[in-house]
Order: sequence, then C-alpha cells, then structure tokens
Amino acid sequence: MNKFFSVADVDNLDNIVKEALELKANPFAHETLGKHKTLGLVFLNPSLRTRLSTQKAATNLGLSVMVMNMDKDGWALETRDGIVMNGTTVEHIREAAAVMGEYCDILGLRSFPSLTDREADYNEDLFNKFIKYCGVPVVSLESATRHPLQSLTDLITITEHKKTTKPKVVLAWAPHVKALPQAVPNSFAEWMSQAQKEGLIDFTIAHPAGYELAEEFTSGAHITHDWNAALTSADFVYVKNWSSYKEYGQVYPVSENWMMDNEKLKLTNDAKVMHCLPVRRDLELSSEILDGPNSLVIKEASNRVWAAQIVLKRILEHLSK
Ligand code: SN0
Repeated sequence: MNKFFSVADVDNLDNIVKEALELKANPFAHETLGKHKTLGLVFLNPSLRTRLSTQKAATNLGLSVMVMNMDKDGWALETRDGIVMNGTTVEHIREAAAVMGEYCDILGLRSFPSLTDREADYNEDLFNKFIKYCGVPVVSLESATRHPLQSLTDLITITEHKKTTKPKVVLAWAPHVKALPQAVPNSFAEWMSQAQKEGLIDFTIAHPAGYELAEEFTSGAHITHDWNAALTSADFVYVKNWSSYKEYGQVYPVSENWMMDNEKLKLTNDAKVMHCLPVRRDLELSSEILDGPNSLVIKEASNRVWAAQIVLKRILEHLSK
C-alpha cells in the first residue's frame, strides 16, 4: 500500500479486517518495523480519536511521530496558485508540504470540506495538492469527502460483533444544529457497499428527503426515506448527521424527529448502535442508548488503533521493498 485515501486502496476487505484483528491480539508483533522512520500528522481541523489512535498505532510499530496543528500553530496556508501573496496567508502549500515531506517518511493529513464550494471539495483540491507536493505516502485522517480510517474501523467492529453471517447494517441520518461534512457517511457507504459486494453484510441507508449522498458512494445500497422500515430487523445502526449534498452544505428542516432512542431500538433485531464520535447527546443519539448495553461507540473508538496500525504496517512494508 503506498497511500490510504479510499476503499480503492484495499484489495480485499475480509483480509485487512483479519490482519487488523491479528494486530489487536498481538500489538507489538512488528515493534521494530518503523524503527528510524518518522510519521507526521498534520491537522487543519480538530481531532481527538484520529490523533491519539494513529499516534498509538505508530508507536506500536516503532515509528517516531510528529504532530503539527496547522490550524493553531502553523503559518496561515495558501493553496491557490498564481496569486500574489499580499494578504493574510503566509506560506504556500507547495513549500509547506514539500518541507514536511523532507522530515517525514509518511504523512497523515486532516482537512475538512469548505461546504461552500462543492466542486473544489469533491475534487479534493487541497488533499491532492498536499499529496503532489509532499512526495511521500499520505494517509487520510479525514478529507473533504472521506474518512477511511473510520470506515475500516467500523468494518472491524461490525465483524467482531456480528451474530449472523450477513448482518443488516443501516446508516441512519440524525439531527444536528450545524452543517456537518458528508465525509463520514460517504466513506461508510463506500466501504459498506463494497462489503455488501463481497457478501459480508446487507446495507441500507435511511435519510429524510433532500439528504441524498453523492451516487458515487452509494451504488448497490438500499436507500429509503422510511426510517421505520429501514430499522426493522437491523443488526447494526450507524447514526450520523450530514448536511445536504444537492443543495450543498445546506441544512433542511425535518418535521419527524430522527434521533435514535430506545423506542426506535425496539424495531430492530436488538441492534448494536454505532457512531464515529464526537456525538451530541440527546440531539443525535439518546443518552439512554449511549449509556446502555446496545452502544458500541467506545469499542468502536478503541478499534481506531488497529485500523491505523494495519494501514501504517502496509505502508511501511511498501517502503521497505
Ligand atoms: C466531524 C464530521 O465530519 O462530522 C468529524 C467526525 C469525525 N464532526 C464534527 O465536526 C462535529 C462538530 C460538532 O459541532 O458536533
């Protein structure tokens, strides 16, 4: 593996999940693989789980880690070409990425979408420039359109907790007060559609009208506006808010209350409830569920380490070829 950006960077989902679970059983089996190599984690937006789990995974592999909070500690970054930098931006991504590439063998990058310019966001303009100018393998720590370390984690977690060979997995839209990216649901849909193709799960997406995701991520998924029908006999419910793709970045009023709670849980096959976190309690998901026996959110967050570790391991193996 020479980069990790989407499900297309993984050839077989079943294999990568199995190998991640082997690392979970034996975290220090490859503790010298990353010796004398450096991972740089570059954040243009906040992070808790991604930062800590990736750092921990890297340490388990013997890597040195440097963290750069560009949004708080870096120079204001210019990403446009052909402009005179006489405004507020101080350093161009051409130099910033190239310099970080000199210090690091692998770089991770987090950059959220603007939610105003759909074309730039969905072309992954910023991410692609970073890849081009840094010159080393790049791991997505969530880009404008995807969050692949989260989706790999989610597949690992579903595999560990499934009670049937082909569980019903439902991605369920939830309310929020802010306009959030489509990256997590896009990525979850992309990975689960592929898992469905490989015969591992049965995948449904439920959202109110107006919240359709971009079709490139949802091919093969059952898509419905009927929340109750989607929840019926579900084994896993993945709760997540996102803003509109069609009316880009907009938040429509929704009359029905789409917050997942114990009443809704009764429709399911005693479903396990997942969320990538951070979660707004009693807005997206009820406290009852979060504090109850059906919640997987902490176990899911814990598995972020093994997703990051298998990805870093594969990239290190590529580098040492
Ligand atoms: C991000 C998102 O993409 O939805 C990160 C998830 C890993 N979430 C938020 O920005 C939540 C912000 C909030 O105010 O609740």
